[in-house]
Amino acid sequence: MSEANKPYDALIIGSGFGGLYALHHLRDDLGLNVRAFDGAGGVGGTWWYNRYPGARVDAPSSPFYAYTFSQDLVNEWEWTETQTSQASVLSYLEHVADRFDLTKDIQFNTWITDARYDETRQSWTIETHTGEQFTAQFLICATGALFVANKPDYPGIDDFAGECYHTGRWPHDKVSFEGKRVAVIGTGSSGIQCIPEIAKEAAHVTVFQRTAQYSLPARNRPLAKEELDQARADWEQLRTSMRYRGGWPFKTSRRRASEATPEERHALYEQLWAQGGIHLAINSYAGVLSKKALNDEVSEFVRGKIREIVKNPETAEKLMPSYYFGTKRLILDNGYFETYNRDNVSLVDIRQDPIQRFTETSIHTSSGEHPIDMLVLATGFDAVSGSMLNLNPKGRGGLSLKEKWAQRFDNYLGTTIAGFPNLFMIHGPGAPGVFFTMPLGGELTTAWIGRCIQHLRDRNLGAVEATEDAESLWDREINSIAERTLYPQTDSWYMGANVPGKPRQFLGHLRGSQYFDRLTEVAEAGYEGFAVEPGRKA
Ligand code: NA7
Repeated sequence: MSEANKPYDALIIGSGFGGLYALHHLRDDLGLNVRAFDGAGGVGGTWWYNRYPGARVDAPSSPFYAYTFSQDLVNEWEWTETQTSQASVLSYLEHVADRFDLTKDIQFNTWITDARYDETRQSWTIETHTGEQFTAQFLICATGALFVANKPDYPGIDDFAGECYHTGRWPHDKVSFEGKRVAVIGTGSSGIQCIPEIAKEAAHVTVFQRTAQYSLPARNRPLAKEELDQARADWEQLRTSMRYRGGWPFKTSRRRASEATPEERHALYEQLWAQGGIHLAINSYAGVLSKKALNDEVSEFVRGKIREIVKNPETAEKLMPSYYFGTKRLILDNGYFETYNRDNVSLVDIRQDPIQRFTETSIHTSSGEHPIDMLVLATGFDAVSGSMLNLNPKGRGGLSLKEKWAQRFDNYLGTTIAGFPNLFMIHGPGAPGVFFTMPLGGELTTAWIGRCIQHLRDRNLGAVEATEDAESLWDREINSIAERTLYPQTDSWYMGANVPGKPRQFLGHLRGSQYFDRLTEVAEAGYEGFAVEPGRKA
């Protein structure tokens, strides 16, 4: 029997952290017949694509940005730095794929061009770019929160004749910057991570900045053997802590800002900055991301740090962020602001001096021409919803996801969509996704999906589908959490505001621990908010 004609229980799209674990859990723990697909030539998902120089996890990560389900895996993998590099995460995922014998069930270099639900057979059929078809009762979309590249459409950009790379689609062969004049557009995590690295080699780097950012020192350092051993010894407890502490392994602060004097608060900010900037957000005072006055104080502290680091006052002023601290993705850097003290780096604030057009050899802004040899687009992604829309599954009655999500990314629990029975998303809009440690979040979500599948199979049920009422209530539930914070007040990719024309909507669940409790409650209430159908074959 060809692979395409085999009867599958579940098909998985994607082999990043989410897809790999889904394959392992559904196949090895639940005994399902599963096949996975990936357009890339190997496992890794976002870590397969984002190979730009300086790429690292944007959180203090090792050994926590990793799977938690296997103590043996934890014991055998040697993390070496506190802020894990892309190469290290990718090697780890390759190791996981080998160790759990996952690769044999993944079809690489395979793009899924169509996915359709058949109401009569209660199953999904997907088609690949080579025309092969596969059918299964369940479709698991582990398509990635940061997959579809966001590319600017400046006049003439396609006329640029030099090398051009998007950070999210970085070539596998080494890119040489030597002797080149490089333009970098974008100062999110990717831009801020790669600019210092490119500047070490290039003749000149010109950064085109649309929004100045609060970037914090990562303080990356080698991970001591004792730290890793301790984490291994305490792993079960750490895993539980992460589950109940919003994905973090350490306790976050409940300190009250009102109980400290401004001088005491400033002293604490200094201490946390020295420790690693991320602690300013999670370990300073409760409410940094919800109380304006406190947020203003932390914002001003970071602006002060930028003024201290950047020697040229004019450049420093251009680098002053003005949105609420932490309401865009927090960035951890390794010498970003220091890079502007180099002679070969210059900054263009494109709000003051807009890009007008490209030529074969240059970028024209209002103030003049910038001749360049290479263009690096660090312009981010159509985040969270983009990869699902790219897949554009067709649900009940042939309704496409593009039609369903034209105005709003309606979903239930961030994993299911009314009108799309038996389809599950890992890290979809409405899930904690990027607001939680993603590998663990994926494991917990997959465990819930597996439990739901088992529930159906034990009862000979053919289909499960979120109701529209449940979607509306869910929308209100997650937005009421977001509205208690400052996040919705900033134009960010969390709000869909980075992609022209994208509906404005908060794209996540901010309380990961509460979210996973909700998943359990829903399951224990007999899959509240879902309609089920008896299996037609039963
Ligand atoms: P981000 O965080 O979306 O950053 C993209 C950057 O590109 C950001 O500075 C954007 O400015 C800028 N941008 C986007 N479109 C344009 C155009 N048209 N012109 C000029 N500048 C533009 O993506 P990253 O890849 O850095 O990071 C994504 C996540 O990956 C990150 O949060 C980590 O979780 C890992 P803006 O701020 O929108 O004004």
